[in-house]
Amino acid sequence: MSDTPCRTAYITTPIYYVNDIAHIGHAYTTVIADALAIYSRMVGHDTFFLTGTDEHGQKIEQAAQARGKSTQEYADEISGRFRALWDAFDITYDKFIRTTDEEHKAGVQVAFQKMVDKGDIYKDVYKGNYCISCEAFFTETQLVDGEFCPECGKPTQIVEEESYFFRLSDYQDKLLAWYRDNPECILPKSKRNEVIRFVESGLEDLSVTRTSFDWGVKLPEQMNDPKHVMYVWLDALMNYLTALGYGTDESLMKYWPARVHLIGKDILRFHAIYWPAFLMSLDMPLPKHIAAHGWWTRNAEKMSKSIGNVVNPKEVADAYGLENFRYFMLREVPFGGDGDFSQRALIDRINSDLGNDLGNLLNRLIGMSGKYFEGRIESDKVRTFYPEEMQQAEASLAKLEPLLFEMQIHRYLEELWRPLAIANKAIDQYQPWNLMKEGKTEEAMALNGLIANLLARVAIMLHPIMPKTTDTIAAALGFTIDQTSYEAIIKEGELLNPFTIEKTPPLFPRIEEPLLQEAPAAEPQPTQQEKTEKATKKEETTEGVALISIDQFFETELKIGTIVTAEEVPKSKKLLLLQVDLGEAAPRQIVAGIKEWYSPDDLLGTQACVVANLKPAKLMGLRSEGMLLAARDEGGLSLLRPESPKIPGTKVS
Ligand code: ME8
Repeated sequence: MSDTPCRTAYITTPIYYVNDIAHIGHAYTTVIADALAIYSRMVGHDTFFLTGTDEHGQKIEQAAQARGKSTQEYADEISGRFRALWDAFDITYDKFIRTTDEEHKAGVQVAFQKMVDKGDIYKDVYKGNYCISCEAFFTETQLVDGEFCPECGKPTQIVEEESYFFRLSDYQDKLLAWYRDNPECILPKSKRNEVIRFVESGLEDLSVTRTSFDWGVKLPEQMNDPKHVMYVWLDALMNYLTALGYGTDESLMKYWPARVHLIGKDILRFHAIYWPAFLMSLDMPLPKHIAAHGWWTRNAEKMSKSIGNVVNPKEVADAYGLENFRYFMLREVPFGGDGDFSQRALIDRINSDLGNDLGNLLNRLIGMSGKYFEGRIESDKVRTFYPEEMQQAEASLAKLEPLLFEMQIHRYLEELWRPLAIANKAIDQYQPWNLMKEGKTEEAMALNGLIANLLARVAIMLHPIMPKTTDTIAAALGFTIDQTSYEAIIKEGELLNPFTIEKTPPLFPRIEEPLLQEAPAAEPQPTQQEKTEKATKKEETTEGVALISIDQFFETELKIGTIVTAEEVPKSKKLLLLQVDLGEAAPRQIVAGIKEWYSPDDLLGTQACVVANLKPAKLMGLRSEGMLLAARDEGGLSLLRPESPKIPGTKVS
């Protein structure tokens, strides 16, 4: 290994925001981390694998408000959903941390106080372009036309807010020295260069508290400054330490420093600059690797809920098999690069790599050994008759180990497929049926032994990526995958003991056509999201679909409305401004993102189904007091309307 061997392995994913539901990107990071954790345990490292949720900040507060929930209640629901997804994905995390955990908050306060005591945190005034409507600061370059808020379009003002600052600028040289002295601290290495360039261009001190909202970790009590809460990124990054008990019960601190923080490239700057600077301030050792993967896209487009092209990992796993999906994600995209999700590419990987190369090999072995030797397989003559094949395969296997923690996971899998190619080729070349005809029984038995031993090696090394599938293969081959078999077979090059092969049903049935209808969209529209959020209070689920009670359904008030005026929203490509009569004292103002499909004239005087009890929201600075129901597919978007006119305000049930 390129690293000095270490006996502990602390592996982390980002903690995910609870303002959203999990999609393929989240699953990707988590599955890579899981594979590394399983591998580390298999090779005997004392492993601790952490994941969790990031629950503070204004974003979460607003998301909860928009749903009429308390922030804690809302965070509980979404965090619970992440956890349930990882459980359904058999993710082997050792701890699931939530930033609303009391121990976490206490640990962050201890860290903050240490930074204050060290003189790294000071109080000053934060000055910037502030949008009152969005309660957020923006930099000059973010503003539209140098003045307007990029979020809502309203004019911003120069505002000053009291804030505590972290002396990030003091750490510029120390950070550069760390990057220089540790060429593998940021992976892939190309990303390290980006970070170096950024840091070389100069670092400003970082505002690490906010006074404009409440939902965050309070400052340590002895600071006696209750109007401040901590900046969400300081709070969030600290999870990697507080999960081990930093500042509270430090019994797990033996796992620090992290072997690898797995992240997406979107949050590299926070992890590669702020995080090591915070750690230096706390006099803590720095992580070995920060590994940033690329972006999953859909038809080369960024995935987003508003486009409705988000890939729902649970749906894909249910349709194609969880482990097939794991293999696909890790094999398809070079780590660090972007990858496009398509069902076609997934089907090709399943049929070709898994079905043809791996599954068929096992079937052939079961067939040959059954036909000639009643399923008996012996290995003692393998190296006598097939020394070259064994040697080549073992040379390939020897290359594997460094690849994994260098995050060259697709290359790891590529290399791992070589022994399979060698095995498949050996069958074609030596033709066991001819060997038997020629009476070369020993050679035929040894050939089966060769195949079995190559399969066993591949199964062990594939175990972190496809744990259950490889357990099945190992069971057919009469052994169990664990540290003992890993050491005996991979490290010591031992051959399998004689055994009788077990018949196994085909592991990778061929898939001809896409199994999911269109983009398996993860709740593209807020209405549906609302629905599912309600359903987390559910008692039952079937096939990953959350069931809700009739009472929960009726929490949504649906009414028929007549559109009495309709106009375009200036400067907006998507929005129309509508006044909708719901039989109330005055029409409701509704801002609807339907301009691509409807002109104001199409809508005037028509009726639609309206969600009437949504919390008002602001879009482009305009108040919106409801939402129109619509259905969207490839052909476009259609409003849901009554078949015949109804009195405005008629309830829909
Ligand atoms: O950033 N492709 O949380 P988050 C690949 N709470 N990966 C993706 C992706 C995509 N399209 N979209 C998201 C946060 N990810 C913070 C982290 S850590 C101290 C705090 C993955 O819910 C990727 O790993 O926005 C990314 O870094 C992470 O999800 C962001 O999740």
